[in-house]
Amino acid sequence: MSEVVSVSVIDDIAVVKVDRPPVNAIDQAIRAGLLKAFNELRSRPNVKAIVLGCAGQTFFAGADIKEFDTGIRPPAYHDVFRLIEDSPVPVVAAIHGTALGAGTEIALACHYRIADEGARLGLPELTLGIIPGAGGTQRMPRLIPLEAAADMMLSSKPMPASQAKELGLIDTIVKGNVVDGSIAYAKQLVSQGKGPRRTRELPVRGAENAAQIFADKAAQAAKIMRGRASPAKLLEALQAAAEKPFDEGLKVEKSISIELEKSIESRALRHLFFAEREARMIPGLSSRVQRRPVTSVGIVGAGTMGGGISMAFVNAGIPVTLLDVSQAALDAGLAKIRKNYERSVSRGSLMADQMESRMKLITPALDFSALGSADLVIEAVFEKMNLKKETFARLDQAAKPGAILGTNTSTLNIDEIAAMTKRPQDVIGLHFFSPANVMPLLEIVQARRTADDVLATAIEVAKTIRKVGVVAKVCYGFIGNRMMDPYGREAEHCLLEGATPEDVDSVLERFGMAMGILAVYDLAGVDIGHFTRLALGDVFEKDPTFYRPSAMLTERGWLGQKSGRGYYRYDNGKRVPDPEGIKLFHDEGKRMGVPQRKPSADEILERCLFALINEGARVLDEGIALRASDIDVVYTSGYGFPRYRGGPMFYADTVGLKKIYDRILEFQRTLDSRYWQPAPLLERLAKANSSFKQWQAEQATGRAAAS
Ligand code: T1G
Repeated sequence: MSEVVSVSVIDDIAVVKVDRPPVNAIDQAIRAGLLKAFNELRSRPNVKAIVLGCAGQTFFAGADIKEFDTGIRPPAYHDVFRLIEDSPVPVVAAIHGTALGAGTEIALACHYRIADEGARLGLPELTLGIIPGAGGTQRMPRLIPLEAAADMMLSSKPMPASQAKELGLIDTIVKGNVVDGSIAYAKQLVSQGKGPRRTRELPVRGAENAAQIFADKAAQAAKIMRGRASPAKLLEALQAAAEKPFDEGLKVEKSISIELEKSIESRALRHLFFAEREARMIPGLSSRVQRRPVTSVGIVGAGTMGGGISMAFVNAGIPVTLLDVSQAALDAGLAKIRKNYERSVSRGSLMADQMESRMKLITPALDFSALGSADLVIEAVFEKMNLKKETFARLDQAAKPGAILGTNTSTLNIDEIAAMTKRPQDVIGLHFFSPANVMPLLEIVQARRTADDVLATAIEVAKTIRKVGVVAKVCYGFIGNRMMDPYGREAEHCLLEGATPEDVDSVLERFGMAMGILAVYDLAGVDIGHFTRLALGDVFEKDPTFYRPSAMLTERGWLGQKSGRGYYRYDNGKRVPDPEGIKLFHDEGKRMGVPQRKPSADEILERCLFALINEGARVLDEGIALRASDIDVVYTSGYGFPRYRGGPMFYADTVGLKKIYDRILEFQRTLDSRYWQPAPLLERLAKANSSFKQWQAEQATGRAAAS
C-alpha cells in the first residue's frame, strides 16, 4: 500500500489508516492511496466491513489547501468518495480531533460515523472563500436538517461530537481509541447483518421549509459577510440539494467550487491562512531555542488595555497579578473586567462558573513587589515615554531574574525603554489591540537587545493566548501604526479639501474596512493620536495642514465617542454627521489656502490605500517587517482590513504595482510632493513588473541560500 495509506485486516474487518502529519490534509497521494485501497478491498470476500481512520492528532483536517494553487491532480475527490460510498460492505469512519472540510465530507461518504468524545466536525470552507466541494453541500442536508447544515457551513464553526450525534451526523460516541471502538461497532453491524447505508440515497431533511430557510440565511449572510460572494454561492448549492436529484445537485456544487477557487476572494483568504502560520517562522531563530516557561503573568496598569490583556491570559488559564497605583483604579479595572465577562455570560458564550473561576485567577496588587514571581510582566500604562521609563526602572528592581519584561507601547522606542533596565535582553514589545481580550493581533516588537529565547517565547505565548503574533522591529509605530499615519493623513487632508467625514468613511467601509478611519479615531479618542503626533516634535510647524482637523477637535475637547462628539456627533450612541464640525474643517481648509477640490470617492480610496501600501513598502525595505504577508496579517487581524481582500500588500498585487506607482507619481504632481514619494521598493518592483509576493519569495530564497 502507499506510505500514507495502509490497510490491515483484523478478523473480517479491514482497517484503512491514513498517516500524513501534521493534520492528514488530503492530497493527491492520499486520494490515490484510498482509491487503490478501496478498489482492492472490493475483491476481498473475507472482508465484511471497513473502518477508515487516521493516525496522529486528527482525522482528515480537510483538503490540502496548497493544491488549490498547484492544481488538484487526479484522482478527483468525487471519484474517491463515490467509490467509498459504493463499497459493497459497510464503511465506518473513525473520527478523532478536528474533521474539517473534505475530512467531514469523506465521513459523509462513509456509511456510519463513530467519534471519540473530543472530536469536532466542521465545514469551514467559507473561511477560505470556497464552498464544500467534495459533496458536502449535497450529503450534509441528507444527514442533518437543512437549516442546521446551512448554519454549520455559514458559521464555519466546527461542532462538538455530542451536538453532531444529536443532529444525526454521528452514529455513536466512544470512549478511548476511536479506531478500536469503530472496529467493535463494525463487528456489531456485521453480526446484525446491517449493510451499507448510502447518504446520497437519503432525502434532504427539512426541504419543505427550504424557501424560508434560504431567505433567512441570505439576509443573515449579507449582514455578517458584507462584500463577499461565496456565502450566496453556498446557499445556491444548498438550494440545488433541496430541489434537485443528488447527481444534478453535485454538478451545481462542482461548477460553483471551480468558479470560487479562482476568485480573488478565495485567493486572498488562502493567502491569509498560510500567512498567519508563516508569521510564526522567524528566519535565523532556530526551533531548538529553549522557550522560557510562562505560567504566571504580571500586568502593570488596570486601565482598558491592562484589563483586556489580563482577560486574554486568564482565558487561557494563566493566572495574572494586576497592579495599579491606586485602589480606586484597581477596583475600576476589576469591575470593568467583571462587566465584560457578565456580558459574555448574558450572551451565553460563557458559563457563570467559568466567569468566577477566571476572576479568581486575577490577583489585584498595589505594590510592585507582588510581581516578584511572575514569569512575564507586561506594562500597559499611558503612552507617555517618561511614565514607561519610570515603570521599567521599577520593574527592573521588582521582577525576578529571567522574567520577560513586555511593553504594550503602540508607538514608542522600545530600545530606549529597555535601556532603563540592566536586562535589556529580557525586554520585548507586546503590542495588543483594543479590546485586547477580543482583537486577534499581537504585534511582537523585537528590540535591538531582545534575546532569541525571549522572542521565541513571545511567539509561543501569542499562540497560547489564541493571538496571531507578528514580529516587527523597532521604529515609530512599528508595522501597523506606522503605516496608519499616512493613511490617516490623507483622510484628514481630504476634509480640508471639502470632503466630509461621511464621504471618507463611507468609501472605506464600502471597500470593506470594518470601520472608516475617522470613526476609528472617534472610537479610540481623537486626543490619543493628536498627543502622540505632538510628541514627535515640529511636525505641525513643517506642515500646518498635517492632521489639522484632529488638532482642532482636540483643542475644542471634541475627542470622539468619549465626549459625545468628534468627527461625528454621537446621539444616544448613534453616529450622526456634525454640520458644525464639517464647516470647521472646510473653513480651515480655505483659510490655509488648501484647494477646495472635494476629491471623488475613487480618489479618496486610492489616496488612503496607496499611502498605506507605499508606507508598507518602506516598512519592508527597512526590514521592520520580515514579509509582505506579515503586513497583511497585521492589517487584517488588527486594523479591520477586509480579509477577503487579503491585506494591503496582497491587495496591491491584485491592483498591480505599476498602476499604484503611476498613481503615486500623479499625486506627487497634483498633491503634496513631500508626502507622495514612491517607496524605493515599490518603484523597483513596479519597474520590474513584479509583485510583493514575488519579492517575498525571492527574499526567502535568498535567505535560504545564505543560511
Ligand atoms: N491544507 C494544508 N496544510 C494545512 C491544512 C490544510 N487543510 N491544515 C493545516 N495545515 C498545515 C498548516 O499550514 C501548518 O503548517 C500545519 O498544518 C499545522 O497547522 C474539498 C476544499 C486543523 C485546526 O480549513 O484549521 O477541505 O505552518 O498550525 O493550530 O470541500 O490547521 O506547520 O508548515 O494550524 O493545531 C478545509 C484548516 C480545507 C482546516 C489545526 N479545512 N486547518 O490547527 O495547527 S478546504 C480547513 C486548520 C476543503 C473540500 C475543501 C488548522 C487545524 P506549518 P496549524 P493547529
